[in-house]
Amino acid sequence: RRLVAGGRSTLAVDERLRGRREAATAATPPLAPAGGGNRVVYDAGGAEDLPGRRVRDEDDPATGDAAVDEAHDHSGVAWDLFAEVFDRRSVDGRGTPLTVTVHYGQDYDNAFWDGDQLVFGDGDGELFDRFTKPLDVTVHEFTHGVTQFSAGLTYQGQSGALNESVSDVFASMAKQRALGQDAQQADWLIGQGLFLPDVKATALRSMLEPGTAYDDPRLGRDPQVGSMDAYVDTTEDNGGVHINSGIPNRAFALAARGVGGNSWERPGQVWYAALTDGSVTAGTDFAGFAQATVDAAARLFGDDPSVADQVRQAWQQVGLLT
Ligand code: ASN
Ligand code: ZN
Repeated sequence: RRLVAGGRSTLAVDERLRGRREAATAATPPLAPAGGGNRVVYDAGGAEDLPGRRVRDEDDPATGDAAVDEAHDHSGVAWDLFAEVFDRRSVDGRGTPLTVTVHYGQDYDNAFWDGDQLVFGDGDGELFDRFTKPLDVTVHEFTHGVTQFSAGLTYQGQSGALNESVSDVFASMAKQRALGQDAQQADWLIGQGLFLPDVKATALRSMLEPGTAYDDPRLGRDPQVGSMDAYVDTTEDNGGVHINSGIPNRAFALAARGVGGNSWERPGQVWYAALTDGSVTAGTDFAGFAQATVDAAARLFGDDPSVADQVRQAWQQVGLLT
């Protein structure tokens, strides 16, 4: 029930299905154009059988079911971010159709990528609203697909926290791009609007100020950390992947603010390159990822050393790359 940091039931599902992760796939020529996508939304009708009943194809009009239509719209935002900004079609870069299931389970307080598709619960209606509601939650889950088909970061320990962070990084970029906000204007919150109004929570996570997103007697306090000296060693949640992801999350927010401009431009290109160019692999740890982003920044923006410099300084502020 307390699924904000990765819940028990979902983690069980997750671990079973994430075992089916495929090896990292090299970039191949696109099969589908940008700006369109190939989304297919299914309705699980409150059951937990996937994918459920097919209810909305890419070119179909809105259905009137909020979860179906939000899932369609927000997965389109994810599709377009990767296609238009990073020249990547769908999760695999080859335009593979995207399967999205809504109305999964009863009072289900989570959303996830199961290794093959996106899945969204309706929330319990007391603490959590629909998981389709915030666009960044959908982009977060979509990005788990992208990571699976690129770096393949193992969902355990530091590589798992990086997998989580990468999902937040691209989710935040998508939100900022949709709102037309640069790195300074952005609130850096993930999952704003997911909690119902009387919950003492602004969001699921804060990338800029990890640990400050919520504090409610029913939820507890946001457990995220934002620096290596607070790194949490635990066996829960695959080694604290949703807690320690605050460290690389904050590094990205600081890097983007240091570089300036839009997060999805230069900082986004740096993180995307590191994720997809082979320099980050399944077992990469925080230090390895940090170095990969500094190297990518130097390579991509050789004419402006301040980019790599800001990226390095951001990692130093969270206690990496001494
Ligand atoms: N919503 C969670 C996530 O994508 C699902 C999980 O892993 N427990 O990280
Ligand atoms: Zn995640």
